[in-house]
Amino acid sequence: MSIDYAEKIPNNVDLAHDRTLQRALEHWQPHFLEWWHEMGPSDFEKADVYLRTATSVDAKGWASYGAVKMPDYRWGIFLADQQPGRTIGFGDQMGQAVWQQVPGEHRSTLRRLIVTQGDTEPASVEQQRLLGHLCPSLYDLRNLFQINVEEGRHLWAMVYLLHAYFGRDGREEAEELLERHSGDADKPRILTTFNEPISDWLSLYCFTYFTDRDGKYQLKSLAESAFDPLSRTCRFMLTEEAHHMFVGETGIGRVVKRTLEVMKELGTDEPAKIRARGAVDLPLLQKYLNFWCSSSLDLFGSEISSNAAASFANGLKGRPDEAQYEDHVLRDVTLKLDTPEGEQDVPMLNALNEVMRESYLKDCEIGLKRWNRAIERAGHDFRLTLPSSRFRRSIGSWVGLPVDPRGKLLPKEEYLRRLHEWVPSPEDRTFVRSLMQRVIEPGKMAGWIAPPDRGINNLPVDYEYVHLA
Ligand code: BYC
Repeated sequence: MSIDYAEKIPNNVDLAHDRTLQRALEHWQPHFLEWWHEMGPSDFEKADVYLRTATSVDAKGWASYGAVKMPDYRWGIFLADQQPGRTIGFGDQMGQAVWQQVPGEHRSTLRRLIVTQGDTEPASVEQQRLLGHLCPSLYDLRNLFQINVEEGRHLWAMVYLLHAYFGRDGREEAEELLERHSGDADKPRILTTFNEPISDWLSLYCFTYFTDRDGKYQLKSLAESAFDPLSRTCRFMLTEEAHHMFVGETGIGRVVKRTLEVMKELGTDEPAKIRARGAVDLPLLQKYLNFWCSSSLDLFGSEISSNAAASFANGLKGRPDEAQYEDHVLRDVTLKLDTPEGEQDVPMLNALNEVMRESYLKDCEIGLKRWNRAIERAGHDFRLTLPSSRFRRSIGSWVGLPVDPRGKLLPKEEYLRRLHEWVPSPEDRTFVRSLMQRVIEPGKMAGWIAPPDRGINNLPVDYEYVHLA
């Protein structure tokens, strides 16, 4: 079904034929806009931003580009097309028809999964609210706003499911998604990473590299769900998500490139001299990678999880790209897990969070290989690495243990004394903050980051991607 833009809420779910649902969502819409006004990008409501807007759910040519004021962005409800005859691809009901409605016995678990997913979307917009003031270029500013409006749309995606399939509880949850706020002492966002401040662009690139990649993995596993409307929603969200990770990967790549240029100019790799020249030394970048990677690793939940086992067995949440596996039931398999108490044989169903975390870490390596190649080509020995999945954990069996980024257990005092060798110290953050001087002349870049290889949608890098009012 094509997207109907004549409607107050653009959609491809034939909203006009369900008056009750349409009214309920039209009632929620002004609350969303109020939230955007108060918690979305501050002070840029009048700017014209070169944004893409979804025009169909086809993977090819699905968006059109043009100058839009963000509050006028057409947030809507877009589900990937239904696959006729789709059956459940994993768990104890494997092979049965997928569900078009929520089975009563899975209602609260599905609602929890959808609310948790939905909560991250506005949370990220809140975290990034002030970044526009410190942008390194108009190109980057536009990318930030593109991500922000799409995270807003992902909130719509989850709110649609809550309204359409969960009755009054769903409507209440949809309201609460606008009432919790990132970092709020009384009503924080649900998952830890989404309460961390993002007050500089280095953090933004790390967040979009690591945390949006968790989004990719979680959305892929929900796209396998037996609850078909959830699967279809997540499939289209993944199309939008790719750009967010692109911003992270190229953003960090451009920081590395610029640092290497400065190292060459100065003929040194001494951090103090690189900093004095206004660039990010590689050990400092490593600390930011350690911080955001370890925080994002928590987003997979505990290594041993009865929630994960039940969600899989019941067909609610699969593994990313479930079809690549041979065994889709996993009743007779175990996995050896390293725990602080030693190696343990755990039923595979209970270890699925860890399985997903491991494949996520492999995916995270791809960018590192690329950045390290650039460092190697420039003739330096330094290599960026990912921290061990035991480092700085707030969830699961390694929670709170004094483990270094290589995974080695240390005496507590040594760990505390050395922590800022591995994650940014207050001084590191102050320095990075000092680099964040806003650059808004078309084509110009801040001194700590190289220009991108190309612009957006075949436009030149010096195109005026944001016209500030
Ligand atoms: N922080 O058995 P456990 C994205 C809770 S990112 C706080 O260990 P489970 C995006 C857990 O809720 C993707 N609490 O784990 C990216 C549970 O609480 P209850 C977001 C946590 O349930 C960038 C308890 O601990 N999507 O889209 O197997 C920008 C025990 O749970 C955390 C999803 O997460 C944590 N880190 O798995 C914008 C998908 N971890 O229920 C967007 C939906 C666990 O006992 N969510 N807990 O009170 C899920 O699939 C699961 O809820 C989780 C946790 C994977 C998060």
